[in-house]
Amino acid sequence: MRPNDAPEGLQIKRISLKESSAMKIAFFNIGQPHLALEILSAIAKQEGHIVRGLHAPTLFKEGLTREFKRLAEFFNYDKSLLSKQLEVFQPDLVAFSVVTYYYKLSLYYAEMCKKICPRTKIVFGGIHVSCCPDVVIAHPAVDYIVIGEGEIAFLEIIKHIERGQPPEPIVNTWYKTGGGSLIKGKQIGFIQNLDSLPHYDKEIIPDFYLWKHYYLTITSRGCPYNCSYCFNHYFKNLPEESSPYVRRRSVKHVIEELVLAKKKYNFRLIEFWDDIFILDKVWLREFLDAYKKEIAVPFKCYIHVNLFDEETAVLLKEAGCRWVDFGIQHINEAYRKKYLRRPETNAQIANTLKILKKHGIVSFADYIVALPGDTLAHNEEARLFFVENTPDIIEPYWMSYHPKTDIIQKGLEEKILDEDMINLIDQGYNPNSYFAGALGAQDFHQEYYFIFKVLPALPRFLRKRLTYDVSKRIPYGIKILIYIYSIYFLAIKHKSPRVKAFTLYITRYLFYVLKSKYFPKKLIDDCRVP
Ligand code: B12
Ligand code: SF4
Repeated sequence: MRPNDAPEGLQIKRISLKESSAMKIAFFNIGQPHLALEILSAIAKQEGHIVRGLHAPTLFKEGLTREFKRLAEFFNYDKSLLSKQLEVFQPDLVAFSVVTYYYKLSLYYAEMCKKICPRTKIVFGGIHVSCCPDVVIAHPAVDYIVIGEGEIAFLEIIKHIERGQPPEPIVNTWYKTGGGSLIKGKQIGFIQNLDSLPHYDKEIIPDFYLWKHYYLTITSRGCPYNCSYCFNHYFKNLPEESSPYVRRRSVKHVIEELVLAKKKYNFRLIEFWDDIFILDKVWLREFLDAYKKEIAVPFKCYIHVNLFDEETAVLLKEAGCRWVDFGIQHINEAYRKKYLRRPETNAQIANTLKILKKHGIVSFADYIVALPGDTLAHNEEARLFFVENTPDIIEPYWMSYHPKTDIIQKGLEEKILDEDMINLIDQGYNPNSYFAGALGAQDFHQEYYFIFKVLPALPRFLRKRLTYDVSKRIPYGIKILIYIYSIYFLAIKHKSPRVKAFTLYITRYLFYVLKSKYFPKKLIDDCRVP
C-alpha cells in the first residue's frame, strides 16, 4: 500500500479449483456491454470461479428506449430464457453494473434473481451506486454495494461470502448483516498500476454482440476536467485520502490486449472509450506508433478541443483514426464557463473542426439541448455557429440531470428541479427517456434539436435557411422523415461505425429473442455447470 492508501494494483493469487471452493458468479449485463463486468469476470476467472454472463432484455422497457408495454412484452424473454438460465446455474453471487438509466431495471432483475435463487447474494456497483449508496443499499434485494472502483472490493466480497460473512468491513463496500445493521468499509485510493489488471473478458457478453465488427476497450481512467454535468468531479473525490485520479495503462499492456483480441475476434474496428484519448501526447505518440505496426485497423476515440492541435490530428490520422467525438455542449462561451465549467473558447472549437476537416477525420460534436437557463438566443447563436462551422455529425442530447452532479444546483436555481425531483432522480426515476425531451425543455428546444441533428445533412445553401421559423412550419410527419433520412445519409456518407454496429446489433438481438422463445435449450444448457 502507498502512504495515501492508493493501491498499486491487484494482487491476484492464482488458486486452483481444488484449493478453493469455486463460486458460481453470474454477471448481469443490461444495455450495452459493460467493461466493468468484463474486467470483474476476468478477475473472477483468474481466481478459479465459475462465471456466466446473462443478458437482460431492454428493448421498449423503461430505461434508454421509449417504453411501449406491448412491444416490450414481445421482446421479453424473462420467462422463456432468463429465469431458466438462473434456475440451472443457481449462482452464489450475481453482479450488476448500474447506470442511473437502468437502476430500476437492475432492481427488477435483482428481485427476480432472489425469487429464483433465494440463497444468492446480489452485488451492485457502478456510477449510480457510487453516487447514491444510501438509496441502493436500502433496497431489500441488494446485499452488497461497491462504491468507486470495484476490482479489489469484488475479490474481497467473494472471499467474504466464502468465509460465511463474518461482520468485518470490506474496502469500498457497504453490506447488510443478518442482524439488519450496515457495515461500511473504507474508501481506498484509486488503483495506480492499471497494468496489474487483467484484460477484459469479452466472453461474458452474449454472442449477439459481435466483437468482430466493433471492438470496445479503454486505456485510461479518470479525467482532469470537472464539467458540472459529468460524474467525474464527484467520482474523483470518493477516496478518503488524496489519490491520483488520472491514470493510464502502458502502451505494452494495451497493445498486448489488442493483439490477443485481434487474433481471437479478427476485429475490423475499435472504439476507445477513454474520456479523453489524446490526454497525454507522449503516451499517444508511443501508442499510435505501436498501433500502426501491430493492429492497424480503423478506430474512433474521444478528444477534447483544449488539447487538440495539428500534430495530434496527423498522429491520429496516420494511425487509422477515422472518427473523433468531442463535446461542445453549449455555444455561448460565458454560459459554458459558468454553468458547465468548460473553459474552451469558440475559436478553439472552430479551429478543431477546421483541422479535422483538413485531415479527413470525421467529427461527431455532442451538444446538450435544454440545459438549465438555456435561452432561445443561445440556440440561435448555436445554429449560426454550426452554419459557419459545421461538424460532420452533430449529436444533440437531451439534458439529463445525473445524481450528485453539480449542475443540479443550476437546475434548482432555474426552478426546473426541486428536492422531490432530486430524490426521484436518485431513485432512478427518469421522466424522460433518452429520446424524449428533458426536464425544463421548452417548445423551441424541440425545434433546435431537430435543426442541429439534420443541419450537417443539408446541402450548404439550405443550411442557412433552416431557421427556427422555418422548422416550426414543417409538419411533424415530414420532420420525422427528414430526421431519419439525415441519420442514415450521414451514417453512410461518413461510414459511421455506430449506426452500422447498432443495426447489426438489433438484427442479431432479434434472432436472439426468437431463439430464446422457440429454441432456448442450448442457451439454457450453456448456463449449466457440468
Ligand atoms: C463508454 C461509455 C458509454 C458507452 C457504453 C456504456 C455502457 N456499457 O454502459 C456508450 C457510448 C454506449 C454510453 C452510453 C450511455 N452513457 Co455512457 N459512458 C461511458 C464512459 C465514458 C465509460 C464507461 C466505462 O466503460 N468505464 C470503464 C469501467 C471499467 O469503469 P466503470 O464502469 O466506472 O466501472 C468501475 C466502477 O464504477 C466499479 N463498478 C462498475 N460496475 C460495477 C459492478 C460491480 C458488481 C462492482 C463490484 C463494481 C463495479 O468498478 C469498475 C472498475 O473499477 C462513462 C464515463 C466513464 N469514464 O466511466 C460514461 C457514463 C457511464 N455514461 C453515462 C450516460 C449518461 C450514458 C447514456 C445515458 C448516454 C448519455 N445521455 O450520455 C448512455 C447509457 C448507457 C447505458 N448502458 O445505459 C454517464 C452515466 C451517469 C449516470 N449517473 O448514470 C457516464 C458516467 C458519463 C457521465 N455523463 O457522467 N456510455
Ligand atoms: S471533459 Fe468530458 S469526461 Fe472530462 S469532466 Fe468534462 S465531460 Fe466529463
